[in-house]
Amino acid sequence: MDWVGALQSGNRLAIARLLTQVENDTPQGRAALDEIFPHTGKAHLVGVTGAPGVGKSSLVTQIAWACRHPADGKAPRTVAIIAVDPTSPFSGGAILGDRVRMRDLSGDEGVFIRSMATRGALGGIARATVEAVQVLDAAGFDMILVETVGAGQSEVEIASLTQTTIVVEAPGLGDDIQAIKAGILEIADILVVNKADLPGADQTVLALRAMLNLGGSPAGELHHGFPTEPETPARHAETDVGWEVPVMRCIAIKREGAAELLRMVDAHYQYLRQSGELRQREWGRILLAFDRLVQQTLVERWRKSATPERIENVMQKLYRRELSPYQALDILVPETTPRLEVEERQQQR
Ligand SMILES: Nc1nc2c(ncn2[C@@H]2O[C@H](COP(=O)(O)OP(=O)(O)O)[C@@H](O)[C@H]2O)c(=O)[nH]1
Ligand SMILES: [Mg+2]
Repeated sequence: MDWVGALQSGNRLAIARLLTQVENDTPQGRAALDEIFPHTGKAHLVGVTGAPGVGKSSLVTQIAWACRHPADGKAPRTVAIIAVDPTSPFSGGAILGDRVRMRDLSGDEGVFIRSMATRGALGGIARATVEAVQVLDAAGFDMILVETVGAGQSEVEIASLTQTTIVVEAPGLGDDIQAIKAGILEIADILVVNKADLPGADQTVLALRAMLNLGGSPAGELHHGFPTEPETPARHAETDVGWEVPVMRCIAIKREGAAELLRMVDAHYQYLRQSGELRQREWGRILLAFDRLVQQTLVERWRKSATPERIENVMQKLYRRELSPYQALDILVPETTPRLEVEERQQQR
């Protein structure tokens, strides 16, 4: 099968089939990924993260809609959306809900929407997400939006695999500072207070700005009124200061603020490219994804090498303090260094 040809011709069935292969981690899927990898690295990867219910799916839909209906006479861009929600079962309500929210985009050939299956470990979801992005990138989508639930470390890591990260908050949640995890703020390139139609939006904006200041990163100007005025890309090109994380307001259900948000996303991409940070992030992204692949592969191999009974047996001894953790490790994960040393000595002779 000529996957590159099929993907690039916009064959939606081929894209969907390959995504399933990738999700199931099949040998065919891996072979296809080998084939398509040289054709990746062109799309703008945008992560959208935040707590359940803040309006991520609604917002993603509106960003995609803005890409498809540019106001400034530019050509529409093609968009792929990947929704990752490990908190909801595969055929659960959230995914159906997402489909409903995304109905604004239905029938549009320039948009591809995929909900990731959420079976299996988070590590597996992260891997599948990285690879799904590769598939959609090779398929030539201009922008790939990845929606993840910002609930834990793994989601933060998924978010770190995109180039521009939007962290979404909503009024009410923002009052409870605990809801805003510092770790999540750290990964934000753009902060969005969605549901700005609800009371408390101002406080949430202020709370976020205060947290940005506490974090020591230069905060953007407080945007008065609505919609917010995005800074122009030129501003970042001319000044040598880093990116100032803006706090923007949106009302996704009324499609308000989405065009401004898209402009900010574009400005951030331009900033990344002009400052050289894009290459830096890309390097980090590649290393992180590969590191994960190594970890996952080694653990899988190890699990296959030891029977569950053997592991159980050693764990029992560990529990009874008959073995220390390092002794258990020596038994279950035999040290490879001595053998390497032997080989080295043999080579020296
Ligand atoms: N009032 C209000 N409700 C919104 C807004 N955006 C989304 N919602 C609603 O919030 C709920 C959760 O939205 P959803 O996009 O599924 O959130 P997600 O879980 O973060 O993906 C839905 O009922 C939406 O209709 C908004 O701007 N204002
Ligand atoms: Mg959602």
